Amino acid sequence: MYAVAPGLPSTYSATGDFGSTNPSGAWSYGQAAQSNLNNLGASFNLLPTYAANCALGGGFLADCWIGTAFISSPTGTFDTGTVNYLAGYLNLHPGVDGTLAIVRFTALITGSYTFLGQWMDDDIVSGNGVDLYARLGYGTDRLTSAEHVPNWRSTPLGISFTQSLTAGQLVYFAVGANGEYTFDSVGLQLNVTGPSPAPEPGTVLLVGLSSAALWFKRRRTN
Ligand SMILES: [Ca+2]
Repeated sequence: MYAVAPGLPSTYSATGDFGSTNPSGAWSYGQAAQSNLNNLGASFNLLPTYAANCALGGGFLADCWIGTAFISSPTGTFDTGTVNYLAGYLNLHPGVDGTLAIVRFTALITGSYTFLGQWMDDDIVSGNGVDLYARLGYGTDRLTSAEHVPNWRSTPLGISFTQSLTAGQLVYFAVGANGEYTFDSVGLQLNVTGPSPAPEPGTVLLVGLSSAALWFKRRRTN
C-alpha cells in the first residue's frame, strides 16, 4: 500500500517521527567517536537505551535515546535557566568524551531528497561551542562544510540542500563537542521531502486490466 498518494512526495520529520524504536521509520539515533567522523558509515552505532521522561539533568520534559551521547525529543517546554528545550526540535548532546550525537536519515527509495531545517543552540550560557555536520557516511564526502558554532548564538543555523540518494543510502546529522562537552545541547529541526514510492506491480496490473476492460467496453459499444 502507499504511504502517500502516488505522484505526491513523501515527507519525513525528525521531530514528528521520533519514536521509541531505533530505527524509527527513516530515522535512526546513534553515536560515533569523533575520530571516526570521516567514516561514519562503518562506525555509527545505535543508541542502546530508550527512556520516556528521561529526567536527564534534572527532570527534562523529554523522551530520550541514551548512550555515551544523547538524543531527546521534548514533550513540553523546559528551561533550567541554562538549557532550553524547544518544541519542534530534537535535542542532541555529545558525550563527555566528545562522542558525536547523530541523527541518521535513511533513503527508503532511490530519488532526489530535499533537506530543510536548522540547528539551534539550546544552551546559550557558556561553553566553547560545538561542531555541526551533515554528511554522507563514507570517506570525507560531505554535504556541507563542518561548522564550528560558538555558544551564545541566538539565531538558528539553517540546513538547506538537495541530494540524490539511492535506496538505503544514509545521511548523518552530527553534533560534536569541539573538544569540550559542557553547555553543548543543540536543537535540530529537520524535514525531508523525497520521491513517492513506485506503484506496486500488482497495482499496475490492476490498472492495466481496468484500462483493457474499458477498451473492450468501448469497442463493444461502437
Ligand atoms: Ca563544546
